Amino acid sequence: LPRVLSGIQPTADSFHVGNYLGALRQWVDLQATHQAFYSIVDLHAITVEQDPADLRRRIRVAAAQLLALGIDPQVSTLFVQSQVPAHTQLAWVLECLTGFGEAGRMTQFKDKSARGGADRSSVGLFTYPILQAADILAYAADAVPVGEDQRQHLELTRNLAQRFNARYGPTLTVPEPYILKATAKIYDLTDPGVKMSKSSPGGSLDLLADVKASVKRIKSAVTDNEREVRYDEDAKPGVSNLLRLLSVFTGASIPELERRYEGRGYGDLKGDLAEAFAAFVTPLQASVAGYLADPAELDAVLRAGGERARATADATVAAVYERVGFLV
Ligand code: AQP
Repeated sequence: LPRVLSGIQPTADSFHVGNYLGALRQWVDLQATHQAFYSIVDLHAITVEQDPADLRRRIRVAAAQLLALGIDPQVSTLFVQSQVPAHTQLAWVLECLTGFGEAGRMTQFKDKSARGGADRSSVGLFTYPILQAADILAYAADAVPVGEDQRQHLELTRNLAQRFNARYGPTLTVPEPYILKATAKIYDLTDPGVKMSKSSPGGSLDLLADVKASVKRIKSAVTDNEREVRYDEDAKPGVSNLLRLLSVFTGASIPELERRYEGRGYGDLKGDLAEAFAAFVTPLQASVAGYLADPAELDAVLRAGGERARATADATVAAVYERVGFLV
């Protein structure tokens, strides 16, 4: 079977629908056709300041959400990044192959460091895309299901794999991005010009948020001054975003939805989305609570996944170290 690897940061108390539509839905689907490695990337989470107790709780909440969404730990390898030392071991080798200017061109670093002031950003935030490359290359992943915001990091990963192979001989698998165009970028409900993000909480739609509060957020989502429910990303970004969400939660295609709302207003569209979202998250939240009720079992599942992940990733590090010229 071809392999996939993807990761998600435990940096908030809930995943949002951007994470779900951009990545996690694909994670679940790909289990049927791929050998899947899915990681809660806690090492990435400390590139910005984290409270230890929050981080520990959020790792478990992340695991519970992944299980509740349908990641099957018997089928896929579900693990916590910090429990697999191979990621940082491989990252160092890749850092030594990365140009300083090349790393400096990563737009996510520019965005995130601009928020807090570049001088106050950690070196870890700067090198994080290289650690991410190691996450992927350690498992010889053929494909990486992610949202559009990760495309540039994926390109860096491909470049580093090719560079390593050219310098030391064929060793690393060059991965392909797996980005589904229709849901690759979900936008903020209060500002449909920017992507929905964990760090702009006012306009995100969170899977574990109080359902009534989410319904309120949907009903006050920013649209436009027209009345027509029509998909047009450039002219009607807010309405198009709502249509994208409703399409996923109801299974109806966008043209079908456009027909359904002909002659009806945005209020109907929002009301139906609120209802569909509530129907999706209500059982999900109950399932997450069930997993969180037994943290020891949750930790055991993750430890077992970590063991399987280590077996694969350690083999890559051994091959890489041998190629580089280390004594093995
Ligand atoms: N708005 C989005 N639309 C589609 N996909 C998205 N992803 C994130 N936001 C959107 C995808 O979710 C996966 C996990 O992302 P991550 O853990 O790297 O989270 P992130 O990008 O740090 O999440 P945020 O919410 O964007 O947080 P901050 O505020 O830290 O920037 C990835 O596959 C990502 O593409």
